[in-house]
Amino acid sequence: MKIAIVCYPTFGGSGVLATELGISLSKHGHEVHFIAYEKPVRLNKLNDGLFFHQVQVPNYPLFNFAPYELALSTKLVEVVKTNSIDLMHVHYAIPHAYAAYMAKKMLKDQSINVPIVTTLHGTDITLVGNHPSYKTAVTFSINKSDLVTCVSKSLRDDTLDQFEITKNIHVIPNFIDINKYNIQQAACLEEIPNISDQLTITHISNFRPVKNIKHVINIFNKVQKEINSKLIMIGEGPDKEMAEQFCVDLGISEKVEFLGNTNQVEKKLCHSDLFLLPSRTESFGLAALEAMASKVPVISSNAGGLSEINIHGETGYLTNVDDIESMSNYAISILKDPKILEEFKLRAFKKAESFDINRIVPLYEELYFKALEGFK
Ligand code: GMT
Repeated sequence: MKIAIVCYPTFGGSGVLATELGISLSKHGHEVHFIAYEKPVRLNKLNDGLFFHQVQVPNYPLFNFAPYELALSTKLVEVVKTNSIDLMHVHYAIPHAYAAYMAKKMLKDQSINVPIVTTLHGTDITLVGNHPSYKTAVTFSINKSDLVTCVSKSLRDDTLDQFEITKNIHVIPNFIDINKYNIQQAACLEEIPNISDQLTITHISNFRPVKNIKHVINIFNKVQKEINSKLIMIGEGPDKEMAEQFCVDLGISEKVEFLGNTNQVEKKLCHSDLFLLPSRTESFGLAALEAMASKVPVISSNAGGLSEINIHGETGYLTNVDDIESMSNYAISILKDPKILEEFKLRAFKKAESFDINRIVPLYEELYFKALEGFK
């Protein structure tokens, strides 16, 4: 099958997921064409089955905001026609589902029929999509997609609650390549052993307000008073500077490392003992799943879809959003006893295995065939 994948090229979960999906599909023999304004960060190598097409958005003094959707739908039409694409799979509704619908209409005018599969990722529904400036167009483009998927049951419920959806929504959870994490674990074990008894707590995100970055630091501050530990902060975003200053104010900056963005989270996670994700909303929490695949238990809020991956008392703990006290106590309870920590690590990994790429990608393939069936 020839598939066009539209996504954000950044370090955010939706772009990462879309890229890993495309790479995996190409390994299954499909031809995959990524379309984005930049090469997706996890798309390292292009080959015979994997292509990238950049959307160029020409500017003009009249434009306050250059019309990205217009350029994207034009690029979609061009890529579909030039490469005889069978299906468009767009990740993140805004504005991708809208642009795909316009492309589909333009193609239909030329007697070319191509179905759209839209995957909703979270903030396109819970934070941005329901803004009055977007809601009508988001509802329209979801309903006009041929098939719609959500990354968690919680996101499906939120979508049905907040929008007037006439389509059946399929839940296909996000995934990780467990094999990649196993290889990394083995490599980590071969490294010179760390003789320090300092434990490592990690957080990975885009440092947006929704991630509650200050909570991460407050939790760590409480934990480090009882447990010899350090905090690794991975990612870039608007709250990073505030977070760095907050660590200075609390006098803990020598115990906190800000590493910026990385393409190899598994290399960082394999030395971690605990992962913190106290987000205000989180449709899935791909970073938490990546941690679990690295045998790292998770302390998270119970927002959105987090309870679908992090199991309370088994793979970590969940508390109400903003309950820093309980999150800190749970973190200490896991870290203070090496035997308990080891048990949580093993259960976290076991749970992560159920989200392995080999189980999830075939669900997308099945859906693609269904979309094409409906088009015959
Ligand atoms: O978390 C973000 O702000 C990034 C956002 C994105 O679109 O990349 O992440 C969303 O999609 C991820 C992949 O499906 C999910 O794992 C995240 O939970 C979701 N973020 C939120 O719901 C806040």
